[in-house]
Amino acid sequence: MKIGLIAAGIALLSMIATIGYSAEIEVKMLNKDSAGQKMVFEPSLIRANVGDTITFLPTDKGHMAASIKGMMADGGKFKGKTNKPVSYVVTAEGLYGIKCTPHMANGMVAVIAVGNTFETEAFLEGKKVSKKAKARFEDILSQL
Ligand SMILES: [Cu+2]
Repeated sequence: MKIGLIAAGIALLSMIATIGYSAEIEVKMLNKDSAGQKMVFEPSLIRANVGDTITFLPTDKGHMAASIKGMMADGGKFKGKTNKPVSYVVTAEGLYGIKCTPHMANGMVAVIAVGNTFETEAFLEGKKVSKKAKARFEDILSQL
């Protein structure tokens, strides 16, 4: 009886290990962060693993989150509504560019980094982004 229970326990544990855990990561959308930066995602560099869910929260009013075309490692896309939370599940390793469309010109962008090796130079190459967004992207990528 006891051995049966232990065997069942081991089977259950190995099942859990196989499935693995997917994390839920929350990102705030703010008018101003603790460092005084205006129109920001916090964090603006989001470290994640394949299968994780990233949720952008409308902590301050007037923001939304959307994928940037040509900047999604898994080729996916999403577009949230202003003042509503929106979630995205990352399905491939690499970099993902995220924007708040109304504040893109103010540099309101974020990067989701999945995995350990990134091609940071190719990420911005040939992409049309505002001056402030480019500066913030460069700042974020320099932290990788
Ligand atoms: Cu915004």
